[in-house]
Amino acid sequence: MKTLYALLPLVLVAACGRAPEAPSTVTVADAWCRAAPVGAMAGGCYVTLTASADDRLVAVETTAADHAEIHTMDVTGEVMRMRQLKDGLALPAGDAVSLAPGGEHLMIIRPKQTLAAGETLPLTLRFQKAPPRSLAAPIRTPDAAMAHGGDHR
Ligand SMILES: [Cu+2]
Repeated sequence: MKTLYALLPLVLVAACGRAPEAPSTVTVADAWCRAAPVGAMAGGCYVTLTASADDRLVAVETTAADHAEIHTMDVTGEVMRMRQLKDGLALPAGDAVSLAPGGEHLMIIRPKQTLAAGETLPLTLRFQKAPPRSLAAPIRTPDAAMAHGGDHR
């Protein structure tokens, strides 16, 4: 009898594991948000995303701000401007897509919390195919080497 009970969980796992198709997933790595002074109207968060199948980052949500957007940087002459990616960001299968200072980023609009180094900011990333991913991104002051990448003012 003991043996039967011990085997039961294994049988259930085997049965549930036979899904018709493996859903696509997105691996989320190196998430962080840039520390900002008290009263800052916006902040930037960065992350590296790797999709198992062609996918798209379509939205970002946070309970810690009025809302959040997916942005990119355009350089016009010597002026760097931010632009919202209304259709989101393509995630080709197997490619590590890095959102980093100076390029694509997640824009946190009107934060409700101070973006203080050492704290975390909750983010939910929504994809076209893969299930949404929620994470707590650590807030930190960028390294000197990354500091000239782009400011959010
Ligand atoms: Cu931005």
